[in-house]
Amino acid sequence: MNRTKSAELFEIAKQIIPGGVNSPVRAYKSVGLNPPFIRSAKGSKIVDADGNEYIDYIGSWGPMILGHACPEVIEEIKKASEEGTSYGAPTEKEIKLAQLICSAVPSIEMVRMVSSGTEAVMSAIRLARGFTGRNKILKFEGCYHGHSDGLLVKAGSGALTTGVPDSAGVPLDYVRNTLTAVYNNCGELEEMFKVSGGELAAVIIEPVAGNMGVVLPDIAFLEAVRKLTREYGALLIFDEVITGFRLAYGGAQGYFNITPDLTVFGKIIGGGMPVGAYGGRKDIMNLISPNGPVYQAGTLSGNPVAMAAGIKTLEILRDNPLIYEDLARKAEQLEAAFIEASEKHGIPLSINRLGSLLSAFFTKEKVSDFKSAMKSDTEIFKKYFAYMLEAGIYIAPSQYEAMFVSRAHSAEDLEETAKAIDGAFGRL
Ligand code: HOZ
Repeated sequence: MNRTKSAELFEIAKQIIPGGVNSPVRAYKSVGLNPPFIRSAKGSKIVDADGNEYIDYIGSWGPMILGHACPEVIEEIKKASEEGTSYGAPTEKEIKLAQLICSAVPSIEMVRMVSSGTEAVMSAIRLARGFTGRNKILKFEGCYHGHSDGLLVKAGSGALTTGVPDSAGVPLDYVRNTLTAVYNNCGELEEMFKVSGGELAAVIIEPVAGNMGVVLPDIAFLEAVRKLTREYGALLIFDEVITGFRLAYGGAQGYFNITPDLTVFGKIIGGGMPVGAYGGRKDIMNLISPNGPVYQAGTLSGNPVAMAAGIKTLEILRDNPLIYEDLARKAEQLEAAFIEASEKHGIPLSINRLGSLLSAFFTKEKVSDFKSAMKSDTEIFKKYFAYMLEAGIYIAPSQYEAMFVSRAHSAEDLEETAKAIDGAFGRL
């Protein structure tokens, strides 16, 4: 594939944007390639600056569940933008999106819109501290909750890909109150609660981890997290930036039937526009300014264009519940293609899939936490990635991200992808 134009753009970008990108994973450093610069996307396809077309399994890192440039969503964006793009004032659209979220997710009685998942997490943590009067929080190794200071500790996603799960520039004092525990390890968690449970404001967790690759939770582990937080008076925060409205309309909490105290959402509730939100029980949410003493604000919060895109996206998902079965079936097909190719070509592989979330790890061992995710052979991943890109399959340039299918992926897309997987595995 010729990517001359992308290469040229990357060189220019590197002069004026750190690393040439506005988010580190996009620089393709861990796969040793130049990133395609994207010109447009439609349905399941994404097109680069040289005109190369790829079948897209990143989907803007999850939110494009309806496919790119979904006509109904675009129509709403057009209408909304003709009415003005930002007011910094309340609108009826915010109420509508809040109502959609609250009726989809019963644990959410009130919700506050922000502009990104990072901002939502940061605010939810502040709120949990304000509510409990405690400082400490607990997160799990390999889970990523955005890039706010206190959470860049043993963080997954881009931090992991670039080999810096603990960032420079974060004063020790900021992370002194962040404890970390091993995902899926009930025994360790119980011990930690015995020592520090009474000091914890919150436990934050990705109910299905998606930022060390997809790692599925043991139900008993999620139940233990819920039980212990309740017992020790700490709040349970579900980070559903990836799972919300994707795993199921009611998110992972609906899927597993576990009720958190607070929930964080990201880009999917804006149909891919810059949106985040945090919500939960009324007695907690009412502590947020102006009702209470926990301050949080933002001019672009509840942005009318983003609200319009979010409302239409959630309405489509709500009115077409079979989408979730369709997505799961498609992801299952990909899973089968990976398994078949690994058996045929003798490639060590461990697949984690739940619904439409999927990761293929190049290891024979079951991947159930950060340590086992790290066993995946990233050199094999690199080769596999390069082949897939050449074959026109656009996947995350990192072993530690998820593969997302959308409503727009067709049977032909999946067949072509299965062929590419077989071709790639044959050359590893
Ligand atoms: N690493 C983040 C996704 N898990 C964001 C990647 C990006 O937008 O570049």
